Amino acid sequence: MQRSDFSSNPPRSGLNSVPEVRQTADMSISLSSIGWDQVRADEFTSCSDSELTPGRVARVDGRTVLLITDGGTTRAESSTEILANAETSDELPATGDWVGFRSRPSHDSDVIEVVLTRRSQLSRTRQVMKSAVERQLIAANLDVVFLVQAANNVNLRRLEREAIQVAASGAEVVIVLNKADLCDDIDEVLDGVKVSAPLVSVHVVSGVTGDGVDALMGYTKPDRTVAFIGASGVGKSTLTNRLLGSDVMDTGAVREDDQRGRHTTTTRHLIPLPDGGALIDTPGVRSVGLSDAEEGVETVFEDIAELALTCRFNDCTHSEEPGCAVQEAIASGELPEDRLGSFKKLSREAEYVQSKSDMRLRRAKSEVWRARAKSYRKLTKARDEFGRPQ
Ligand SMILES: Nc1nc2c(ncn2[C@@H]2O[C@H](COP(=O)(O)OP(=O)(O)OP(=O)(O)O)[C@@H](O)[C@H]2O)c(=O)[nH]1
Ligand SMILES: [Mg+2]
Ligand SMILES: [Zn+2]
Repeated sequence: MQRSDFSSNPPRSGLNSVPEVRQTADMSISLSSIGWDQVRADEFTSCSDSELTPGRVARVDGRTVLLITDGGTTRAESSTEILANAETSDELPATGDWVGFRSRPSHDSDVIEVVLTRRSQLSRTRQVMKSAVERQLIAANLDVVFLVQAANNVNLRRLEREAIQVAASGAEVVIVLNKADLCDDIDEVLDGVKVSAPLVSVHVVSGVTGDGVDALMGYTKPDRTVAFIGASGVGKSTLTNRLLGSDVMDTGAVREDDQRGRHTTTTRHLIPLPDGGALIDTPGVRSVGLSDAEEGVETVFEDIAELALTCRFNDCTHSEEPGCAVQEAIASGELPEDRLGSFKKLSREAEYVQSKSDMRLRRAKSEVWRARAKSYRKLTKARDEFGRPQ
């Protein structure tokens, strides 16, 4: 593998992004060491012809993706059929996806013809206009997601929101409090985190000293994919490099005045781990909006969900109803009041986003049509009638 394939500097966009040597041979990469198994192999055999080769998306660079294959990497783009049939943009190949592609040695890139069933997918929503939200796929086929925050600058509201979104994705949530070396009272921070996400494992680490990183290592296995998510500057890439045992990702200092990061990582990267398994480093995002996350709300607020079972009314809103077990727990000091506030706010948001999903579908459909038209224009411009590049 050439370092440049997985390093944090993505190639320039468009056709320029195709490296000079498209197929990089490296016999040390095997798909079975990053999660390829019998179930995936069976699905692959059943939905593809003998000319397709399996691969995994390591990175999306605009129109093309970098694929890891048995023994090397290659560039590929989605077939026009995949572009046309995708109901929403999050059905297009994303980082972490398993795909079947057809080799086209005479073209600039190979072509992805099938995307295998995802076992989990992590999305977020972004408010794009006052009344519209846009769903964005962060990555597919994740087993464990490390939610990273800086221990000296914890934001519990954000943590709840992110934990909900990951719980809804189908992956296991693990909270990582990084920069322990900069935190004076870690016990106080931990108490707050444990109230906000009572069922989630929490690890205190330092990417700089290496303390606690072994515990994160314990989550990696040849059949697993782990990912780091969290705000810019919390140390996702620093921890990535620790787990990889080498400086593959660039890291960048935070701003002195407000501790914010400078968005050093700009693309999601899937990188094979030295002892098997894969790791995905992601760019820090300003906020994580909920998307299809009603189930996640129940997981993260299981303490409230459990209390609610004993409220007198089934549809109790835990406001002023008589016999409300949640209000009783607040009165007795068992449940912090602001936890109920967060629960209500985030449940409303999850429902609101669900109700917007029709609009989302319609919009995403038009996105696909735009992409289709664009790729058609490209095809007709760049190739002769036999599909050969000119
Ligand atoms: N003191 C201390 N600094 C850390 C630790 N982990 C990371 N840093 C520093 O925090 C800064 C940001 O780290 P990055 O790893 O680039 O953060 P990131 O989360 O990848 O940020 P984006 O790529 O912008 O999303 C760098 O200067 C790191 O050296 C830590 O445990 N302790
Ligand atoms: Mg980074
Ligand atoms: Zn109630």
